Amino acid sequence: MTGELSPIDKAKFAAAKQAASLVESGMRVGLGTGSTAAWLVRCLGELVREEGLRFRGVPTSSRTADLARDVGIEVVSLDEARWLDLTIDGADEFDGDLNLIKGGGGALLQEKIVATASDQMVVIADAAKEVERLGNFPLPVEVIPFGWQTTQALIEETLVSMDVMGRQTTLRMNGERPFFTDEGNHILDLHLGRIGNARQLAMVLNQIPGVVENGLFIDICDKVIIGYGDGRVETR
Ligand code: ABF
Repeated sequence: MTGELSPIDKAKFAAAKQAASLVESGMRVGLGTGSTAAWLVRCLGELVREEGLRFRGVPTSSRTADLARDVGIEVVSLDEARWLDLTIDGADEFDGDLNLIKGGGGALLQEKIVATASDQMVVIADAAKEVERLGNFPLPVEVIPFGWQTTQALIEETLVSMDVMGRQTTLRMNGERPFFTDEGNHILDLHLGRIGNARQLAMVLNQIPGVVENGLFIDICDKVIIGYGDGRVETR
């Protein structure tokens, strides 16, 4: 499954493999999105095919759903599962309090719904994702397409009164066209540099009409499994 991996993929694989061992037969498990989560899904597929692991997976994107089915995982919707034992997902940044920026892969809405509906949320990440303060990675905010430029202006106005360094916002593109999420929304990326009060920013952004959800995951993650290029893992 792994062949010859680059150090970064080795790190992602190591974290994913460790996290896969948390899944037990009978569980309902949220399956994240992104390249690290894709390693997790492949590892779980191997356990299903070769070790007889039986669990139901709730994917957080159409991409993850396709991959999970391909590797032999039983896929169900969140409405079928209702509540999950565990969600395992990647992240773009995590800090010392295990608060996160997610959504670089464009799936933050389903990811947040699924993670919040779980007894436990575990993040898998390579060591480069650890930061002292969130905000260097552009913060994704999912907005409905109707009036998105007005929503963008309202967000920029709001940022002026917040403890952030940068205020530039950009519409995420897919080539020449705006990017669409699985829910048919757009993503605005907020180039903030440093977020002083992430909890407050997360709440304020969600008050703006047109904003569906933001990529700050505050008090949602229970554990981070960090993978290193030499194959070591560390848990926070
Ligand atoms: C998802 O994938 C996202 O929330 C996050 O944006 C991204 C991380 O991707 P990768 O694992 O490819 O770095 O978990």
